[in-house]
Amino acid sequence: VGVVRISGTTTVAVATAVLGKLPQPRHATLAPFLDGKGRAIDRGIALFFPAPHSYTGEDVLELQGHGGPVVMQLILQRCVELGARVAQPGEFTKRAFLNEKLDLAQAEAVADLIEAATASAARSAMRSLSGRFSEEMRSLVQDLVGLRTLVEACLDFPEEDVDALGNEDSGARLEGLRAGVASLLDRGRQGRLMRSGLHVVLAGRPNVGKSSLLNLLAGEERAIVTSVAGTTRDALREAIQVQGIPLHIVDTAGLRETGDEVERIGVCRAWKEIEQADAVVLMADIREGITATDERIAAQLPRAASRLWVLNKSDLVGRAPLREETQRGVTLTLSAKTGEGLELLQQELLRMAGWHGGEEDAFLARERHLEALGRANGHLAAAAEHRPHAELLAEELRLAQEALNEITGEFSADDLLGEIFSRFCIGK
Ligand SMILES: Nc1nc2c(ncn2[C@@H]2O[C@H](COP(=O)(O)OP(=O)(O)OP(=O)(O)O)[C@@H](O)[C@H]2O)c(=O)[nH]1
Ligand SMILES: [Mg+2]
Repeated sequence: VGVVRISGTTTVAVATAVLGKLPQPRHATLAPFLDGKGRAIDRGIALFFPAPHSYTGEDVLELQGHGGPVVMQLILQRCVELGARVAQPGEFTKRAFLNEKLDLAQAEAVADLIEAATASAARSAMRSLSGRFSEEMRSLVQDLVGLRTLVEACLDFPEEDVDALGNEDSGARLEGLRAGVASLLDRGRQGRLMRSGLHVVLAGRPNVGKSSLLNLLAGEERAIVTSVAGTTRDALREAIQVQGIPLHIVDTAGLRETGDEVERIGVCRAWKEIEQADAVVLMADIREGITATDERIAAQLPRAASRLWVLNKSDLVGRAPLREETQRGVTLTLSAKTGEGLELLQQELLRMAGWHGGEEDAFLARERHLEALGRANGHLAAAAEHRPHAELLAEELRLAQEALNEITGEFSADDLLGEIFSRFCIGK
């Protein structure tokens, strides 16, 4: 079944022409869909949702026909003849936002739900879509407005006895707000992980077992493994999930100086991958330990990437899997061949990603949300610093609110004025 959906003021005219008459609102109506000459293009279910009780808040008609591309095209064409036009990407949801059916964060959650790559990301998007996150935002903003009301009243009416600044209460309220924003920021970062995951590059000298480790993580034989040093040439990518967190694992060519041209290109590519990594797993053969060459490789890793040392082939020396924190950083002992230590590695990768297992609280934040929350956080910190200076305090609070309001897309200075005057009867 394919659906043609029409929204807007032309909907009634289109419905009447295509169906012969306007279907009963919110009822499934079986009807022929007619072309310009009154011939049936298809016969299917029509659904009519009069404004404002529809997804977009406008008149909406859905024509469910047989989903063949030609049939769908003919129905679409007929609608266009009757004055409709083809929608722009996201236009239905955009209209829903403009008509206040959804706020901005919810509108974004629609896209996130559609694009979700894992079940937990989908659940998280659904929580945002249902407005749980927006409600939290709104309640934070409400607290912020409450505090601003106090502070601004102090500024505007100094003769009134509103002791906001010396007031213990305002300090506690500010701290409460900061805690709220910090929590949202943390949970948003968790959500970002659920959405985009972590890019992990496996690096090290040839033959240490990088490809074997990729295969172990992937749970299948993806990369070629041989005892020949320099087996892997091209970077090989594998997307896996650990506890619902997507991990993008890249196996690379063993890093060494080489006369072989193809291998040299591979090493070059390996470095390119390393430069873009969120995390680098630096592997070594436990029989050799970490050598001066490995240290030199480590020194060339980008600073922003977190790193993990892995001593592989523990089976060959009869060692049990182990996690150690050394001066070099965290070092795992494991065997890519037997799989011993796999769980340690998975846990460590999640830890490096910053995941602390809060799937239920996480919200699928976008960069925009995190950026705005980060800004709000900064302004609230500055507000705490400036607390004795009412003007500065007021300004930082205003900026914090502006940042938060960007998230749900409902910034308006009038909101604040309304709040102030509805709460204080200062006109006396
Ligand atoms: N016993 C044992 N052998 C291993 C282990 N991991 C890898 N090997 C062996 O080591 C050899 C090299 O493994 P690869 O996974 O191809 O190593 P690589 O780091 O990808 O090598 P290049 O692609 O050449 O850089 C193969 O013969 C593997 O079977 C391990 O944990 N234990
Ligand atoms: Mg390899």
